Amino acid sequence: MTTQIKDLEHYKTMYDESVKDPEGFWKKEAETFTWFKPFDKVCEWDFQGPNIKWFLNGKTNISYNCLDRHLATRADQTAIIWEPNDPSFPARHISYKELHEEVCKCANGLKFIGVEKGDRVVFYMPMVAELAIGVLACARIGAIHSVVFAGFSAQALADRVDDASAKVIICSDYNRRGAKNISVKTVVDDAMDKSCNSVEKVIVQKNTGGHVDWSDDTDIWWHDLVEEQSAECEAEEMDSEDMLFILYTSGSTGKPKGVVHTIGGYMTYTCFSFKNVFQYKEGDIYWCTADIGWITGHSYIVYGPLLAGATTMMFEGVPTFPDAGRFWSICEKHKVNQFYTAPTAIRALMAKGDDWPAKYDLSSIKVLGSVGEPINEEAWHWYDKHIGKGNAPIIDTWWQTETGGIMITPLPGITDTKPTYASYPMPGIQPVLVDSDGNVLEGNDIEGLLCIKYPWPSMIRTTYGDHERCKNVYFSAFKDMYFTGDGARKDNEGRIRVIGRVDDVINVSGHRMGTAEVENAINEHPNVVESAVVGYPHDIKGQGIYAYVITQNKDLDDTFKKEILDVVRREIGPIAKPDKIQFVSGLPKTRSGKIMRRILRKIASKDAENLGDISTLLNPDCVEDLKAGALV
Ligand code: 7RM
Repeated sequence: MTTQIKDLEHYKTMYDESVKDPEGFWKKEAETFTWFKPFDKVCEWDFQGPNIKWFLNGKTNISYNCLDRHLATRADQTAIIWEPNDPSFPARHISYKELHEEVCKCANGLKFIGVEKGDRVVFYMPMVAELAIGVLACARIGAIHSVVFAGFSAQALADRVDDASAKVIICSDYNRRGAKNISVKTVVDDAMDKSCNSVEKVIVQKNTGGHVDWSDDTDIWWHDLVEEQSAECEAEEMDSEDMLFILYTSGSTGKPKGVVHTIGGYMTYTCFSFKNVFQYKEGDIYWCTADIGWITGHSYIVYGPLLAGATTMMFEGVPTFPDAGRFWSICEKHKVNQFYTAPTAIRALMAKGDDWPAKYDLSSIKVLGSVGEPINEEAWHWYDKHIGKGNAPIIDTWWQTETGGIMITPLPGITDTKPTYASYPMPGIQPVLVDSDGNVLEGNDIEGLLCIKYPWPSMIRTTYGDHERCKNVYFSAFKDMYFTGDGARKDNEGRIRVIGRVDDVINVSGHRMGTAEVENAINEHPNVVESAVVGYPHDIKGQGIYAYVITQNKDLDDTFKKEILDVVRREIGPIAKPDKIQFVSGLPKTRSGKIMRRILRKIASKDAENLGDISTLLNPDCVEDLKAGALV
């Protein structure tokens, strides 16, 4: 088992060790796993390629390390607690032994329909236990999973399936969300009608049992395929650098890119970080409220906790069903010890009043985590006072899809915490702040662009099918550094506060989105000439989506706005719908034709008095119109 940090002294010595001798440091951690054949070199890297390899020539299997390795000591311990959307339904407690069996059966089912090592399998499912079982089954046979968040549209799903040229899609019939059942299979059917030519089979998990249209050629029920399979399936011997999964994430340009993670490094880092960041102790009940469709769910619902032999909870539902006390009622019901959620959820529940958490016994909670976006001071204090009762340290964890695991965070009970500060790097992580020329800023009390100057095991290896893009986005901005896209500051004692993106990526309710993606969707409307999308501060969502739209449409009424929203819903999904749409006659452009987003951001953020120098614009006249029509 990877090392657990005991106290501040221990953290400091480990950190120093990890910088002085990174290879020695990670060798020790990696060796705590089961390797079918030991690795012969710890790390090989250059950030120019980029070419990053960890635990070279080692052979292992992450599903073996999540499951089989624990059977001798914790076969009957609960691995996953599954809490249903409807609180009157029973929760499921799946032991390590049962999970092992289910994963083996599913793995055999996948093999039966022809899934082989290296094939891509796309998941489009709600938060049902079969999702966790399915990804582990892929990992067991060496298939590469790509989970697509079930809130994405058919078009967005089809784009991802095509990019990954997936052989199989695994979905559910319906998704239970609060009082509604949302059809999932019809979205897959739509995606299949659009393209998805690589897909041979669609496996459908029966969740609600509602009606689904059926295609005998491609569709197959999960239970028909899986139930009769043998509960034994040997774990495939995988190379440390074989792909484990692809997860699509938004960038500042173009379509979402498929971030690739590989087995050995991801395994080592997610387990190590899980144990330390949450200070997980034997017998604890750990709950991360994320969806497995995002990296947080991959690393800290499924892989990290299971690798560490923890009990991890999966929640099917939403925070406000049947009422705004649901999260706290679940914490009481299952005696949750570590609770990990997003600032947007905290703010939304804070707005419902202090009475909701007050109704429940939250005394089991030892650690409170936050992830996905900067947490504002007010939400931090509310979380501390009303959920943690001043007794549970708040860990503000900064990381990204690309980093695979938590990079900067306080360690609960070990380091101090400070509102809105992610604070300290994990052992093995070497963050630096640089200026726009790439000069490293030394000392404290500084502000700059956040980079990482040394590789870590769970870092991105490539963007699927387009290595150049990976190089350009992350490794070309500054020589010999990984660039995060975030701006950050250091306080006078060296704690790091991540301020937010410095590129055209926005963060809406913790969902990462490219403004270009939303613009492309809006532009699909035949009457839209051009559009520009920016983020603006939003009380609950963190950032809201503000769209400036040029149109030939004469009727600038709500029907037209609704049509635009429908296009965005169709192209990406409801999470990308603009909160505000302002019709404009022109957009501020530089002489080279680039939209000056700085100006648009300021207008949308009620900061139109400080636009700075606009004289260099091609069309400075449009600015007064923009200001006059602003929806603020
Ligand atoms: C885990 C995740 C990554 C982006 C990242 C930041 C922002 C995430 C924090 C944060 C401030 C935090 N992956 N972000 N955590 N900003 N404080 N604790 O969210 O790929 O979806 O997003 O999210 O901008 O670059 S992600």
